Amino acid sequence: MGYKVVVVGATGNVGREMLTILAEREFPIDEIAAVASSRSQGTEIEFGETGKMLKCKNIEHFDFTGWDIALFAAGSGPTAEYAPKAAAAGCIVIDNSSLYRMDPDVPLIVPEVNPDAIDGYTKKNIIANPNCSTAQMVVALKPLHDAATIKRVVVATYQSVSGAGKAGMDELFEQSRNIFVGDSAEPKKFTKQIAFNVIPHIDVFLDDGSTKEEWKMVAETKKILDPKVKVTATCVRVPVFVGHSEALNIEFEKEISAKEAQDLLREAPGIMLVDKREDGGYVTPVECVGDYATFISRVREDSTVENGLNIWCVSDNLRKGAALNAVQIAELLGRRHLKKG
Ligand code: 11C
Repeated sequence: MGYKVVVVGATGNVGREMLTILAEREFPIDEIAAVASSRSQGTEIEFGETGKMLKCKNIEHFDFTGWDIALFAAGSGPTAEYAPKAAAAGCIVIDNSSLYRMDPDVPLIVPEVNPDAIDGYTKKNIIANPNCSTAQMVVALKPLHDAATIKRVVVATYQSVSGAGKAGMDELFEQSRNIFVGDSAEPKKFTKQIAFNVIPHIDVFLDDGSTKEEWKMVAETKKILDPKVKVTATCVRVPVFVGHSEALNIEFEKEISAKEAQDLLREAPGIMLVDKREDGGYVTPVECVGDYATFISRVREDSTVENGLNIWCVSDNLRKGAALNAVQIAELLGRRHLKKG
């Protein structure tokens, strides 16, 4: 016997990926529903590569009663309206928006890092999925923190346009094409030209001069990994379609060599170490697309601080950064609490 699963926001980048990954990982499903805004009602979406076509239902009329799990990839506005309704109807919500992440009554889960925290879901019947740039970073940090206790992380991100949805991907494609044929490349979704450029700005600005994306990396890492870990971030949009990259500088309480770190990372769940210290012996975003792993390369000691390491971390932001992590949470929920399948 399997679960009755709803995907809300099924026509977006992350919603489609959720359907693909549920099918790919053979999540035990008795019934699946694709739900979206009224605009997408009736749109047909394939359930992974199963050949099964799902007709999108209108969220405004959808009754969550009797459904076990709802994976929400709908953005904060619709989530604020419909997630509490789903939760109140007894359907456990796994939400990819930022709405509930810092709510003390909602667990924020990366299964490789803080699986035990999921037990707190019963307070609201809601579990939050972290921001994509946080998810891959905490997967990389966890084994190193367990071994040598991280004091501080300085991270610079190189984030793909798919983090900004389909409109972001369309803008990169159109601007690149327009520039080649001598047309203008007016920004619409982004604040500056993204093709052949980089933009040091993701999400809104805060009073202290940082951006909300940078704040999320700080606050979410503390909630998921350890409130004592200090993080400072600079988040940058780059002209890459899928795959976020991060350059991490990490300071530890205890001594840890690059070799020890490589050995730990090689064995850690969710991580693929590719670190050959030669031309091409590292992973770039185009190579991580469609994969589940968080790839780590360029592990080296930083002799400018006591107990310092530098690493390079790359992952598919639509997968580990969003849809895969949500499906892994559903799997964890099944193993620990719902017990079907
Ligand atoms: C980006 N990280 O790359 C963002 C997208 O809080 O879930 C995900 C935003 C979030 O633009």
